[in-house]
Amino acid sequence: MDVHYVPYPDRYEPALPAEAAAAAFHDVVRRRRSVREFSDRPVSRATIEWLVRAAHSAPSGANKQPWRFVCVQDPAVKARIRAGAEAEEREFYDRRANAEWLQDLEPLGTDANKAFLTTAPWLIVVFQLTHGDDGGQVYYLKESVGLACGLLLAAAQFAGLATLTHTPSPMAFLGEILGRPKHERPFLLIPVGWPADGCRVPARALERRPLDQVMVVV
Ligand code: IYR
Repeated sequence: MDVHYVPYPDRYEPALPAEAAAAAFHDVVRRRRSVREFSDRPVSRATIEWLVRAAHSAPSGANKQPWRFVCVQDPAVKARIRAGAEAEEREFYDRRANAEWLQDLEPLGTDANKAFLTTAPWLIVVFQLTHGDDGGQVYYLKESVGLACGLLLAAAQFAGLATLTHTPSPMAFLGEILGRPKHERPFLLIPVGWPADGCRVPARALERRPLDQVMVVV
């Protein structure tokens, strides 16, 4: 064996057999919903750190870890982000989106008003690094950062917390407000918190296409 390899340390072994463990995980993640009505109930910084650790455990091209998670709790910064996002969203709903896109969004009832950006206790702004902090190359950037975000959402769900994957577009204003360097490009904005009392979610989003339409076994 190659000298760069070590015996697999600390491998996770579930108490349940694999099939039952996979079903139990599915039972957690299948109940995740994109939440747009957040409570202002606080979430501890330590909790957010665990979520970021989970995201940061993701695999990445050549283990370059090409991500930054900017976790915003400062109300003034959240307000600036909300103003920036709502400006882009007004442009989107009034001009940029075509008819099919607007029709697809109709069941979600979304509009340019993004109150959750100031209500949610945390906004995790995920940046993709187009180069390493040392200037070096990165690989499979979108795949890597996407995997990290998926783990972050799953970790929040596992903790009982609500998330939204918000993508105001274009997102350049996030780098400006947060004072990020040029090699960090905004990827996804994830509000994290507790659902508001009486929080509602889109009825349509509860539906999943049957497994045989999305899974092919050969
Ligand atoms: N970014 C806009 C529009 C939007 C687009 C898609 I695709 C969605 O799934 C939901 C919303 C907004 O956040 O309102």
